[in-house]
Amino acid sequence: IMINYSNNICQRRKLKKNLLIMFTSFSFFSHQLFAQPIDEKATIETKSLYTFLQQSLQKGILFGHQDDLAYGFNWQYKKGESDIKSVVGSYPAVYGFEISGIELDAENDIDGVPFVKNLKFIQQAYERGGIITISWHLHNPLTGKSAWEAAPGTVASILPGGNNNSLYNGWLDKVARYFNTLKGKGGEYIPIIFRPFHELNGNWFWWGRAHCSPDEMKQLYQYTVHYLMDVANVHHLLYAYNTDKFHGLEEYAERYPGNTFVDIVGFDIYQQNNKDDEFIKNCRTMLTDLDAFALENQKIPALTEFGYNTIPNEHWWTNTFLPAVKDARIAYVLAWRNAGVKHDGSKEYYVPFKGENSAPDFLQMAKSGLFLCQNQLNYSKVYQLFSHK
Ligand code: BMA
Repeated sequence: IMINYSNNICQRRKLKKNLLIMFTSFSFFSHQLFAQPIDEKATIETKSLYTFLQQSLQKGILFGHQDDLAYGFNWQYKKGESDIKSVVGSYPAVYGFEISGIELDAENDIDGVPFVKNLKFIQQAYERGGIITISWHLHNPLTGKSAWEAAPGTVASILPGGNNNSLYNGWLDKVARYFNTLKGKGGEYIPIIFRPFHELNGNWFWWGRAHCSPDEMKQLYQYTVHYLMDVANVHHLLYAYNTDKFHGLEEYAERYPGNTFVDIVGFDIYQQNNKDDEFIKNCRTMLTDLDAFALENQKIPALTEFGYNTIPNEHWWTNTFLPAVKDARIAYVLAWRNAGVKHDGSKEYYVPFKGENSAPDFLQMAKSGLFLCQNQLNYSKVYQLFSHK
C-alpha cells in the first residue's frame, strides 16, 4: 500500500479513518475467509463445511438432534421418519450420532442402533446437505467397564508409556476404520464434527475433571487428534472441544488442548428442574464467555448438547430456550436423543414429537426464523463451497 504522508491535519485524519476501515475490514475478512480447519490435509468437503459453519454464524443457528433418523419417542427405524420433521415439517440441519461400542467391535452403538444403520443415516443426511456430529462414550480402557465408571490412573494408562497405550491405539484404529466407511456417492469421505471426551470438566466420565490432571487431559486430547490425523490418516474430521456447564473462562480453558487441536468450541447444558430463569441466566453467561473464547482463539462456537428431559414446561421453547440462546453467536445447537420409554419405565426425550405438549410452542419458536433446519440447506451450499481442481 502506498501512503502519501501529508502535514495537513485534515488529510491525516482522513487517512487514519481509512486505515481503520481497511484494518477492520481486513481482520473481518481474514477471520471469515482465511481460517482453516486444524488439519492442513482436510478434504475439500471438510474445508467447505468449516467455512459454511463460519458463515452460518451470521445467518442463524443450525438446529440439531441426536439420533434423529434412527428412532423417536414412539417409533424405530421407519424410513423417512424424524420427530423434528413431524413437528416442523423439516429434518434438522445437524444430526448427532454415537460410536460407543465401536472400540469393542460391537454391532450396535450404546443406544442399540446398529452401526450399519447409522452409516446409512449418515449418508442420507449428508446427501441432502445435513451436518454430522459424532460423540464417543468410549468404555473405560483400564477396566473394560462403561464410560461412567472411572478408575484412578485410566488416562495415564493409555498415554504413551502407559500399559494400555497400545490397546488405546487399537481403539483409535477402529474409530478411524469406521470413519473411513463414511463415504458419499462419489466415494468422497463424509465430513464429521467429532467431539471426543465431551463434558470433560464434569466428574461422571472416566476422563472427567476429578479423575485426571489438566495436563493429562490435554495430552489425551492432543494424542487422540494426532493419532487420527497423522497416524491413521483420517482427514475428514473437525474436532470439537466441549465442556459441560462451567463457571467462568478459567474453568472453560483449564483443559483446553490448544488451538492446533480444536476447530469448534462448545459446552453442554441441561435444565434439571423447574428453574427456567436460572437456566436462561446461566446459559447466557456461558454463551457470552464462549463467544469471547471463540473470538480470541478464532474457533467456531456451538452449543454441543442441550435439553430439558421430557420438556415439563409446555412453553419451554419460547419462554426459556429461545431467550437463553437468541443473542448468542453459535453455529449450531444439538438437542439430545428422544429415547422414548426406557426399560425401567422412565421416559427420555428432549424435542417434541407430533402430539407432544410442547410441540405447538416448538413450532412457534421455529417461526422466529432464528433456527435453520434441513430445508434451508442443500448439498452444494454446505459441501461444495470450493471446487475440486
Ligand atoms: C445419555 C442418555 C443415555 C445414553 C447416553 C449415550 O445422556 O441418553 O440413555 O445411553 O447418553 O448416548
